[in-house]
Amino acid sequence: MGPNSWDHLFRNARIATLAPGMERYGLIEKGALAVTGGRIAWIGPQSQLAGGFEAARDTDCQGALMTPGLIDCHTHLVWAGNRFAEFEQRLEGVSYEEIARQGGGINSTVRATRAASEEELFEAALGRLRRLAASGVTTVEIKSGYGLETDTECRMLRVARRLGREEPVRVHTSFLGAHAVPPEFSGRSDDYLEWVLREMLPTVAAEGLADAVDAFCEGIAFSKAQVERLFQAARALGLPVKLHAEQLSNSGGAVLAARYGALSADHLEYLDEAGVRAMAAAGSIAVLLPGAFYFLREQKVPPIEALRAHGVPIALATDLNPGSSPVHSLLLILNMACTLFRLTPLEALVAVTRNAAKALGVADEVGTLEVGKRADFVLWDVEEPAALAAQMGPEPLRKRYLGGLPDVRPGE
Ligand code: DI6
Ligand code: FE
Repeated sequence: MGPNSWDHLFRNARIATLAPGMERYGLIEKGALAVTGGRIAWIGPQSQLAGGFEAARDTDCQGALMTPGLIDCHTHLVWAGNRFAEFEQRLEGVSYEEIARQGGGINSTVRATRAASEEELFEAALGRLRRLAASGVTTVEIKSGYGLETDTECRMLRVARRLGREEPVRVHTSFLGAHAVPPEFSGRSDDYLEWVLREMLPTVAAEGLADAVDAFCEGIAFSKAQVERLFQAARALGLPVKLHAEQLSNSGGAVLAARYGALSADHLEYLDEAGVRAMAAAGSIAVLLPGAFYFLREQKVPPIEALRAHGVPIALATDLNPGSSPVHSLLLILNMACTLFRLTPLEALVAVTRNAAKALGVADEVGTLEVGKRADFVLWDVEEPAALAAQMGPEPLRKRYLGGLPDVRPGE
C-alpha cells in the first residue's frame, strides 16, 4: 500500500480534533479523516484532499459533529446489589459517613458483591457499560474495591478485563483493595492493610489484573501513612498509582499522591493550595467527579481557579458506583461540571478526552484526533460542541467508532 491508500475515509464531518495548541475545539469545518490499520492516517479540511489517494471504503458523515471517543477515567462499574434504601436514609437525615460507620455504604455493596458469581457480575456490569458507551464512551477505567478479599477483588478485575475483550470499548483496570476496611477487620485497619500488601496486591499483580493501584484516603477509610505503604508496594511492582483524595475532608492525600508521581488525584473538593502546587509540579491530573458532588449534596466546590492558575489539567469522570454517583452518562457529567463547577463547555470536553487520556497514561494513543493515534471517535447529531454539555437527557450519539470500526449491534 502506498502512503495514500487508506482503509476508510470519512468525509463531510465537522471535526473537533481537540488537538493541543489549536484554536477553540481545534474545529475543522467540512473535514475528512482517513483510517489505516485502526489508526488515523490523515486528517484535515477535505478541500485539501486533492487526488492521489485510494480508500477501500468511503463514508459521508452528512455534516455530523465528530469528536474523539469519550474517556471515562474513573468508574466502579462492577458491583452487585443496590443502595436505594440508603438513598432514602440520607433523605431522612442520615449522612453518607454515618451510614458507612453503621456498616452500610461501601460495605453493603461488598456483601452483595462477594455473594455474586462471576457471570452475575459480568451481566450486571455489561448493562452499565453499554449505557456508558451510548453516551459516547470508547475508553473506560474500572476499579475493584467491592471485594476487599483476594477472590472477589480478582473476580471483579477479571470481569473488567472480559468486558474489554468482548465489548467494543478499551478497558483500563485499577486495584482498589484499600477502598474500605471490611467487616472482619473492623477496628483493625492496619491489619487489613498488611493483608492487602502481603497477599491481595501481589496476587492481583501476578495475574496481570491491574493497570494501576488506587486507594481511598479519608477519615472513614485509610490514612496518609497507610496509603504511603501501599504506594511503596505498588512502586516496587512497577504499577502506577492514583488516589481518591480530599473528597470529604482535607487529609493531604493529593500531596502524597504527587510525591509518588500519581497519574491522578480524584474528587478534590477539599484540595488546598499546597495540594494544587504539588500536583502541578508532579504533572498529576485533577480528576473531578461532579456526580458524587451532586448526589451527596456536597457544598464545597473543588478549587477550579487554583487548578487553572497552576496549569493542572482537569479531567472529568462519572465515578459510576451504587453509593455516591449512580450516573450512567458521561454527557450528563459534562453538564454537571459546567453548571456546578463553572467549567466551560470546551474545558469539559477536553476533560473527557485529552486530559482523561493523560489520567490513564494513554495520551499517546487516544484522546485527540491526530495522525498516528487510534481512530476512536464519535459522530454526534449536534451542530456545535457546546450542545454536548448544554443538554440534559438527550443522548445525541449517532455512531461510535473504535479503531475505525463502527459499533454495530446485532439487528442493526
Ligand atoms: N469515593 C466515592 O465516591 C466512591 N468510592 C470512594 O472512595 C463511593 C463508593 C460507594 O459509596 O460505594
Ligand atoms: Fe470513586
